[in-house]
Amino acid sequence: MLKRIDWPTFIGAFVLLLSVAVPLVLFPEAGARWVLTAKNVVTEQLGVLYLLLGVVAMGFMVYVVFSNLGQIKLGEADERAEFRTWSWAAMLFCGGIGASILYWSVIEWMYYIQSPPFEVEPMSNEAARWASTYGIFHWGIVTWSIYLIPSLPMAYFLHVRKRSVLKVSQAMLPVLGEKLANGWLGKLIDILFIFGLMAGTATTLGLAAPLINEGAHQMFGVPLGVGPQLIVLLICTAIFGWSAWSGLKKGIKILSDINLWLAIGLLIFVFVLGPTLFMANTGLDAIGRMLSNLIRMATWTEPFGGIDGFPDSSFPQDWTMFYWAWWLVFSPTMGFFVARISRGRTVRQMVAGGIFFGSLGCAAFFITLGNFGLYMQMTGQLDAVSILNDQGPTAAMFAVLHELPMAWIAIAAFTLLAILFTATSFDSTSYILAAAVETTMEGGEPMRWNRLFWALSLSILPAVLMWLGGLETLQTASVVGGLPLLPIAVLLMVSFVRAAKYDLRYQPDYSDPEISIEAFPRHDPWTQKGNWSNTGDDTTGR
Ligand code: NM2
Repeated sequence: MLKRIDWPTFIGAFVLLLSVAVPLVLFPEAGARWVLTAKNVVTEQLGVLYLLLGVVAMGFMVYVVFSNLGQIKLGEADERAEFRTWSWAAMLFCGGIGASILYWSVIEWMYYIQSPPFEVEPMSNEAARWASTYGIFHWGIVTWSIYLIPSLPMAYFLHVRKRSVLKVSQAMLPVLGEKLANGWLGKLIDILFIFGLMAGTATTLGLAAPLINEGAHQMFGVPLGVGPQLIVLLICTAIFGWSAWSGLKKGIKILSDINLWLAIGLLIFVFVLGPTLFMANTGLDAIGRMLSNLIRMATWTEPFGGIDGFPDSSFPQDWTMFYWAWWLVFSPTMGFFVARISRGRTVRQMVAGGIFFGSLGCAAFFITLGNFGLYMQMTGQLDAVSILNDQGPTAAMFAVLHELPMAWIAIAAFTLLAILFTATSFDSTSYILAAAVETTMEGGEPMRWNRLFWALSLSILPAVLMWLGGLETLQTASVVGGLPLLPIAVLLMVSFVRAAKYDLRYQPDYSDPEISIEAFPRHDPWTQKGNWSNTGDDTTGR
C-alpha cells in the first residue's frame, strides 16, 4: 500500500508546508512582519509578471479559439458532448467557484469606492462607477482565461490520448520529455503545484471561516473571534475530511445540487426584492465599462505610484495581482475538473464556453449582491463603508444583508451556502492532492487514508494565517504560493500547443468522422515508449 505513494513528492510537499507554518507559529510577531514583507516584495518587484500572465492567457485563449487548435475534438470525431451545455456550465461554475464569491461580491465595492483606481476621487460618482466595474473584471474574462490554461493539455491528454493525467508534471510531457517529467523536475513541479494549491486554499478558508462564524453569530448568538473561527474551520475540515475518507461521491453530488439551486434562489430573491432596476442598469453599465476598458485594466501596473508628485496608489498591487495569483493557484485543480466534464466537446467550445459562462456566473453575483449594497450606500440608507472600516468586513457584509426584506431568510441561506460551498470545493481538492502524490492509481482512486491526510493538511495553513490575522496575511498566501506557478502555466500552454500541433499533422480535419482519431496510431516524439494510446507504428506520414 505504501508502495503506491510517490514519497519524494509526498514528503517534499508536506515538509514545504511545515517549513512555512511552523516558524509562523513559533514567532508570530516576526512572522506577521515576514508575511507582509513577502507580499510587498512579490507584488512590487514581480507583480508585473502576474499581470503579464493575465494578458498572455487572454491572448492565448483567443488564439486557441480562432485557430485550427480550436477544432480539436475532445473525444471521437462523431462523439456527442457527455453533458448538455447547461449542466456543463453549472458544473464548471460550481467546480471553480467557492465560498469566496459570497464574501467578495458583497463587499468588494466597499474597498474600491474608498480607494478607487485611476486616481479617481474617493467616494465620488466616478469612484462608484469603477467600484461596480472592477469586481466583474477581477472575476471575469482574464481570470477565467488563467483558469483554463491547465484544462487544455489535461483535457487533450484525457480525451484525445486517452491518458489520465492527474499530475501537473504529466501534462508537461511534450515540453519536458519523459525523463525530466518523470524525474526530479517533474517532482519539483508537483511539489510546487501542491504547495500553491494549499496556499490558495489558505486564502479561501481564511476568508470563509469568519464569514460562517458571523452568520452563526447573527442567527444563534455564537461568539465571534479567532477561537470560534478556528472551530468553524475545524468543523468544515471535518465535513470534507469525512467525505474524502468515505468517498461520499453521491452525498457530495447532492450537496452540490442543493448548493447550486440555493445560490440561484438567493440571487433571484435579492434581484427581485431589491432595487431591481438599479441592479440591472448598473450591471449592464459595468459590463460595458469593463469590456471597453479591458486592455487598460489588464495592463495597468501603476508605474508611477509613490513617485514624487504622483499619488501613492497601489491598487493593481493590492487587488489585481492578488486576484491573478489566487486564481492561478487553483487553476491546475480546475484543469483536472474541466477536463473530466468536457468529453465530446471541441477545444473551442470548452474554452469559449468556459470564459463566457464562468464570467457571466460571477458577474451575476456582483450585479445582484454587490449592487444591492452599493444602492444602500448611495441612497444613504446604510453607510456600509463606515461599518467596514469600523467593524470589519463580515460585519459590513451582514449589515447589508440585514437591509433585505425577510432578512433572516437571506442570512440563513447565505451562511448555509458558505458552508456548502466550502465542503463541496475541498472534497475534490483533497482528492487531487492525494492523486498528485501517488505513483499509480489502481481502482482509479487515490487511497482513502491519503485523501484524509491531505484533507486535514489543508486546514493547517489557513489556521496559522487566521491566527496571525488580517486580510493582507491571507492574500499573501496566494501571492507567494502562485509565484512558481507562473513559469509552470507558460509551460502548460506550450505543452498543449506542441501536442495538439503534432496531432493536427495527422488529423487535419477533426470534424470529418471518416478520419477517426483511432485510425491513426499515435507516436509521441517526446516519449521513448512511443505510443500512448494505440499500438503500432506510425507509418502514415500524413
Ligand atoms: N477563486 C475563484 O473557494 C473558492 O472560491 C475557491 C477562488 C480562485 C477566487 C476559488
